[in-house]
Amino acid sequence: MVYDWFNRQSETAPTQPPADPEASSPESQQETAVNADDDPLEWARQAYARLKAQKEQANAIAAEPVPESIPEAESESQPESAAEPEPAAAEQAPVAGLSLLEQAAAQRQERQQQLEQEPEVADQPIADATVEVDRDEEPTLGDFDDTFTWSAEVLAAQGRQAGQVTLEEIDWLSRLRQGLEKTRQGFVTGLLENLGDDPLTPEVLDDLESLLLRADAGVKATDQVLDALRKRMNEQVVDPSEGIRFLKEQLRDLLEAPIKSSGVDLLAPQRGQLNVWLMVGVNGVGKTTTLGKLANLAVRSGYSAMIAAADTFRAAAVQQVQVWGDRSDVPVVANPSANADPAAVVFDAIGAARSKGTDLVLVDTAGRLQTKHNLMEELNKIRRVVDRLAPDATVESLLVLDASQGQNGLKQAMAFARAAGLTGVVITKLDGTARGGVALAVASEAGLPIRFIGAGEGIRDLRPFNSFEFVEALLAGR
Ligand SMILES: Nc1nc2c(ncn2[C@@H]2O[C@H](COP(=O)(O)OP(=O)(O)O)[C@@H](O)[C@H]2O)c(=O)[nH]1
Ligand SMILES: [Mg+2]
Repeated sequence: MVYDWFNRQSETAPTQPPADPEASSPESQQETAVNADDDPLEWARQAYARLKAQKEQANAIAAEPVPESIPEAESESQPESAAEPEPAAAEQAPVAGLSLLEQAAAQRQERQQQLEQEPEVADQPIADATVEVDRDEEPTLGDFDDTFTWSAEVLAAQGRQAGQVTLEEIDWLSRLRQGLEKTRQGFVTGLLENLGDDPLTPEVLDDLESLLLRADAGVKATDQVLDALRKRMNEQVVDPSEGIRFLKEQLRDLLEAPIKSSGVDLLAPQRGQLNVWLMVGVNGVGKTTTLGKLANLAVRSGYSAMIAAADTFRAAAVQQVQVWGDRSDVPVVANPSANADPAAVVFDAIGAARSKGTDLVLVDTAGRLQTKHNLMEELNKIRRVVDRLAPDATVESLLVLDASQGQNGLKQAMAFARAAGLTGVVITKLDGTARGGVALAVASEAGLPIRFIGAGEGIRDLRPFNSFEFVEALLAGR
């Protein structure tokens, strides 16, 4: 089944026996389509049953999709999930790059253990055990648990029918929610402590202000949200649930503003023409990883892709990119000689892409900070090559930002990247940081649309940005 992430639609779902909106299914499957507003749990249950049936159909023999359900205790969610290879192993042969995956899994587990040792506020049960640790490149269906129902609700709220819910989306939403865990802990717990059953008070708003600032949302975004809330509060009494609804709306509007003004809601490679996407940003923020994930996303979504290894500065960069290319069967164009000219690599890649009719060329660039000036020259040169060789191509210049560096990273990157003709931002490493609010700072301070977000080191831990889903994940539990 192909799920086109760039257009958020499934290519095969409609051809499957649909969960008939007219509810004309035979008695064996009492699929009376339920309205998600009336009965969200039943809606989620139907979506789950359907996914399960699809899965069983797909692997008629092997699929025992769900291990017995796991007790809800939050401390168990992570280690459990790390040791949960069964459904994965049953479905998919091991892939190249497994050792990288294992490393990533180990690192993640280690980090998780560190997190668990920190004093934590037990604000809600964390039922994210369904998110397996990227052993597998195919999503698997976990338990029918809190994470599933939350994900289903988020999809329902966007107008999806129970029969249209895909495993791809459920899988990503669980990852996103889990990735935002740390940011959410401070945020939601803080909010819960301050919000009783009483209407909003100025004190609650003051606390919200510090919560936003602590999550690294930046002064501008924080002021904007607070001003809107204060104004609203002066007009009428705002009870807590209305306060939350209004807050979510404000956060969404803020994130959406640059997306709206770009005129492109969802960045996708244009079919039938060459698309060139450059990854730019300082060292270590996750450019290469992002590019590897994007190559996979493109292929999964039905595009042909190619990688240009134009980080010719770091010795191991080409091998790193090659591993990512192999994982998705995406060709990598590189120049093996030391310190090759990055622009020449891009030149070769565009030539190859043209002759093969490739949809998307992903360009990895070097990001060393010390040689800012040279780097700018280098980027400009790459850009000139692209413009000259492929004047008809759609070019995106994506600034990659590490969320764990918060606003510092943003300022640094903006200074460095001003001349790079940026068209959008990718935020990486949302997992394991409490600074997820930096997305708000990106939108308000850089005025750039966020195009993708990364919440883990695995190949499926990066997806197109969706402000609704982001805000819901940020405030899940409220
Ligand atoms: N936890 C986490 N790590 C990430 C993410 N994206 C990248 N990384 C890690 O960040 C490190 C640097 O990534 P790399 O792609 O080499 O950065 P580059 O120097 O900008 O190309 C690697 O260890 C990646 O695995 C993410 O979304 N979450
Ligand atoms: Mg790199």
